[in-house]
Amino acid sequence: MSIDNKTAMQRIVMAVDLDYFFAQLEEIRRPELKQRPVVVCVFSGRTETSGAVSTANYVARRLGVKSGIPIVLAKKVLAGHPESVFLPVDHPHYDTVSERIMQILSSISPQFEQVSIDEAFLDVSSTVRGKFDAATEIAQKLKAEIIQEEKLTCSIGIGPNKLIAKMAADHGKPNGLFVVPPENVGSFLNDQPLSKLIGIGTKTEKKMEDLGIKTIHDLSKFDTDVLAREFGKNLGPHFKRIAKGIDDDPVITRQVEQIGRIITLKNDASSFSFEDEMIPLYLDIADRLSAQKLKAKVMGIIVITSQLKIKNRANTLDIPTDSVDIISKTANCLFQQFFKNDENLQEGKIRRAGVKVSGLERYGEIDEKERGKSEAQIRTLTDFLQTDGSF
Ligand code: DCP
Ligand code: CA
Ligand code: CA
Repeated sequence: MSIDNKTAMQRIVMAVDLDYFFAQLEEIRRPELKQRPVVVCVFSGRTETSGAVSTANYVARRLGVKSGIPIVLAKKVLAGHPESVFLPVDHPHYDTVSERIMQILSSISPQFEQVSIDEAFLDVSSTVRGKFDAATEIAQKLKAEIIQEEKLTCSIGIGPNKLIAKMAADHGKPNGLFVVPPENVGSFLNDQPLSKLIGIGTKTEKKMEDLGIKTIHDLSKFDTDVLAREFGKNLGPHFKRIAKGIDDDPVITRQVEQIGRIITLKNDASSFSFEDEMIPLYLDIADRLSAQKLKAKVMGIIVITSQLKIKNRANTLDIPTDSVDIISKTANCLFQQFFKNDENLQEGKIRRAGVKVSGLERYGEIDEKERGKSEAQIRTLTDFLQTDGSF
């Protein structure tokens, strides 16, 4: 396949959004909550009920509870439902699960952009060679994997760009998988109200209504000059473009800076008695490196004492690696050195231990840089290698 053919390949973007995220995590911790209205709250602390609703499960939503409303109002709405539960947000827990899920998602495609705690875009165009059927299969597997690993449901939308993918994910909620190939973009958009168009807020919607624009279809046909006059010379035409489903915004890949995992030890330790417990972590880190085609130059360990003090130790290697052997040898050595130094144990025994690697480099990066090739060309070369096994 020539580079020209590659460039012309159909773009396929996947949007993944976790369903009623914070509330679903609370249900997973306490499955007996599943049938009851669950409201996750940001208590401001001024009075017992001051603050706002962060999110709610679908049982509570059906009764009228929404993100952002005052807790007092949610209590009123659910007054006839004494089985309702109001829980405080537990950000450390949500962050940990989010991070694990983002690791799964980022292993699907190197073109991965996390946009919030529970949401990411993946550009899978080259992975599936422009085929929507293959992208749909990947999405099904991804949903199954997230359920298996975390018991969580998510909604996935697939489309020719980020805008359509995100709208497709919203459309399929909850636990959805909705695919909009390019030929269906027009009908997909035209069937939805203006309020569903990403990027149109309530104020804009109201102003558009006053201009006689009631649907996405109306907007796509509206006079560009009038839109520019009413909403500004950039924003006006932009609204018209998105109403036609046009969006060239790329999936921006931010280089991951470090990969790490930490566990709570079976027993608090005052010597390196937990070598066996670290093996699954070493294997996982090596897997994640190779899944993302990365090698690491800096090997580090983290220990957290029973007094919750965090200590880090690291070693820099001569050559970057993704080898589980080298990762485990280096980390084990760091742990042994750590316990040799009595000062390190003055703040109590070790409760949690982990490993993290940084100084990450993508395979072949140095070679390609030297040859001055663009990122797109590097991918073409990598793809070529994968299919043919050699240059
Ligand atoms: N969130 C918040 N306050 C808001 C909106 C959201 O604290 N006003 C938090 C709680 C959500 C999480 O962010 O669980 C993700 O936001 P989403 O907008 O994706 O909403 P949910 O995941 O809760 O629901 P949905 O299933 O509709 O995606
Ligand atoms: Ca969500
Ligand atoms: Ca979200």
